[in-house]
Amino acid sequence: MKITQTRLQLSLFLISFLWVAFISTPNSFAQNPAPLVQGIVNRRTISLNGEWHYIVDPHEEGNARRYYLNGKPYGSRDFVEYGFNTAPTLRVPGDWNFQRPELQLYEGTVWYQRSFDYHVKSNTRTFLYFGAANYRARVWLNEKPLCDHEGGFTPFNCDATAALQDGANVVVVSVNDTRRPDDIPSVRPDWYNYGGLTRDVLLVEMPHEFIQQYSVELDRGRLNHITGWIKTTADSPALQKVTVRIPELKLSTEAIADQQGLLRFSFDPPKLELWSPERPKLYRVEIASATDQIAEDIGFRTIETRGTDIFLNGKSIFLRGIDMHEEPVGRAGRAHGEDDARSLLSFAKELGCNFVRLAHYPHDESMVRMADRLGLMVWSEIPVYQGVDFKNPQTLGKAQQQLTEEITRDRNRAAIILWSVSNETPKSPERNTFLQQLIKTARELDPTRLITSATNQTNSSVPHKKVFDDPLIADLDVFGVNEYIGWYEGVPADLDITTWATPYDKPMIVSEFGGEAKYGLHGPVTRRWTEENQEEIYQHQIAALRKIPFLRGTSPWILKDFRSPHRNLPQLQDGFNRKGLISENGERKKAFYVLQKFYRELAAQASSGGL
Ligand code: GCB
Repeated sequence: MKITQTRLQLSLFLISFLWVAFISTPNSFAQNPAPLVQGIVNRRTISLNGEWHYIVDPHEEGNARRYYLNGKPYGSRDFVEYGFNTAPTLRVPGDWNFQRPELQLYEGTVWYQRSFDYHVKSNTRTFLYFGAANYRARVWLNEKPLCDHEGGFTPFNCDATAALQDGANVVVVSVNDTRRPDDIPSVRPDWYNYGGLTRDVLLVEMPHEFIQQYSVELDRGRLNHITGWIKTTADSPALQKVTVRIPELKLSTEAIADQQGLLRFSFDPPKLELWSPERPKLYRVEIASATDQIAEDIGFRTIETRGTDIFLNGKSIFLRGIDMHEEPVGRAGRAHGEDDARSLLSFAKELGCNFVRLAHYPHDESMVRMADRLGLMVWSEIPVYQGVDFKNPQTLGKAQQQLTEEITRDRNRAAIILWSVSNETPKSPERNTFLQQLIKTARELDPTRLITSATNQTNSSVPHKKVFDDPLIADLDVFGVNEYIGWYEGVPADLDITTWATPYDKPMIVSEFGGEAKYGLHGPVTRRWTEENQEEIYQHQIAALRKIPFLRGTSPWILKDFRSPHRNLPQLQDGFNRKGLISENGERKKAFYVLQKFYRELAAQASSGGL
């Protein structure tokens, strides 16, 4: 017994010794990213976008050779066999794949480095912010490890205050986009794995005690009761005094701390113009504490379901949508920034949409902010996409983290009405438990928006009868259904005789349908890959959709042809999934006009009091 105890003590000592040794090496990461600062676009920031030096590291040498020390090969220091300062550069934000031909198909680690001058300010906390780094990132500032992050489509910020120097500074980031089966997404997404620092990199200057997160919205189901909460970094009650103002409504109030340390407030505006696709009204909301202030443009709307109906601001709506990936028109690579957002969403407007499904991961923040301004309702999704390791608790942790970062970033965007927790996941008890946990997290973080998922699990035991009975639907507010009758399944005419049923009394969105066509390729309607064949699929789909009583929205797959390593038919696909209604260069295919006609008709009915 005594011996066992001594052994135990010895092992504990060893473990602590090894742990201390581990965390005190320069490459160890004691910190995860700091809690996310909200409303970055309205903060004082210094852009670190631009040219960054890079080193490609296919053999993962960089850690052992300590690239993060930014060594000088010709200096007096240790012998080094790398050098950033004479290395070529990549533009940030941007994926590496389409900036250098030799990196087009590269998946692995790339090290980024840039230097910048900074003037250290008193009473300021400075964060290094990354809009997204796909997929794993490790950040060093002036040779000190700052933080690491996993997940390719959500932002993170590291507290850089202690590591920043007055004058010259050097930041080194290693980004790795190797696909792994226990990641989110898993290994076979039907989209291009763009690696790198794909969104903005900024320094964000905050006062020492600051307003970290806030939520301002209409209470569920009430059209004139604004409620909200604020979280500050301050502990003392004096610093926690926060006022909230909406000048245009002549409203001002003080937020009061509750037991969880959240500052809560509410308003009953006498006359509030609600946000809607027809009039996407945004109000300037100002939040101020003794040390910090932030102003945001926020829209107010409610979103609810009853039976098979969806209600926006208490009125029944039909979602006229389109799916989109985050790829720009007329340029290779990942989309980012306002111009790309405006260009993509303008096509949705031209189609007559009031809704977009941003597939299959959170898009750049500028996209949802643009949707707020243009009046497009949004389905926002995390990449829990086919092939996920549902039995793995760590994989669940990754999905939870991405969901939390997505909701934290976007919770004040009126445009977002739906959080989607997954796309096309096969039925199993483990899948159900996994997704139920995500749904629970989403509801806890955001009790007002609707929860959805795109399912493709049907009971099709009777020919031409689709029964949507996936047990997951029980936990959702709205269910999405992906179906490809006329493309992967049967012929377009099958749609004319297909019937649709569900045991659930919930609204359904057909969240994907379509078929591929190469822009400019014409021929008989029966010939695959022609514009006429895609047009035919859309015509039969639309006729079929009109007959589904519990259908409350459609978002076909997809706005634009997009790159996918799965699509290797020469001369037709050439590496692109061709289900777009427009080509990668923005040329409209025939089916574009079929959908446009349908949506114009629905819009006219809606404005005359129908749908
Ligand atoms: C789907 C997926 C989507 C694919 C699409 C297709 O069901 O959700 O990511 O790209 O089908 O084209 O096969």
